Amino acid sequence: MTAVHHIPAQPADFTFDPNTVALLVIDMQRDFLLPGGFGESLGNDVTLLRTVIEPLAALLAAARAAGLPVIHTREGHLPDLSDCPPAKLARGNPSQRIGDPGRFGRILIRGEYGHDIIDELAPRDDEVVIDKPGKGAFYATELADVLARTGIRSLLVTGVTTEVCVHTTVREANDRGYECLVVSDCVGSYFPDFQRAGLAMITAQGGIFGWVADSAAVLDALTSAVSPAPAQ
Ligand code: C5J
Repeated sequence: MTAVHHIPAQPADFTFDPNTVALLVIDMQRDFLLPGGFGESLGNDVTLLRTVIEPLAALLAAARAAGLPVIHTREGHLPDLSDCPPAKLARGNPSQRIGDPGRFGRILIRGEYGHDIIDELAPRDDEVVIDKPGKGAFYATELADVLARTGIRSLLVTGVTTEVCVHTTVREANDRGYECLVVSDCVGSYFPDFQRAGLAMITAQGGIFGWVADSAAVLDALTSAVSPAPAQ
């Protein structure tokens, strides 16, 4: 793969070098996505998040085929909750707090079944998985080191939820100088209004946090990035 490629996007084309772009898959965890899990127990409609699975599985396959680094994240805490700020722990319904028993194990605790990534998007052994205690993927993690070590400058950002962990991570990435394309049908929210507003906030004011495009546009670009150039 060579040179610079373009993805038609809002508010303008997104330009990337296949050698310095990675796919970031944020928090596609059972606790958030499985029927009967933590997300649903909070009264959320998980079908809204589950629409992301199919296009994201296709994008993941294309990224792997194109040789892009894939980085997954998981939000969660140590079993003794020593990495969970008391303010975070205290939030929400007292019977459904982080660390409480849930349908798929202790809620958002590392090593529990519910904390892990859904089967459809399971990381390969050679892919980085970042465990993060916060909403942003840079806070208290090794992500910045991983990106620096691998020379990544641009991120194709996917996952859940759009307005929480996706947004926080995109904002953190911006402040660190990374260019982020948020893939609109590969990010999801329990709240349709937040999904719309979350995406609009990325591209407002000339792309204040980055770019937005759908997965079809990204797939086209990845396919052409790996296809041999036609003979002249
Ligand atoms: C939330 C996340 N919504 N991954 N986490 O609490 O967005």
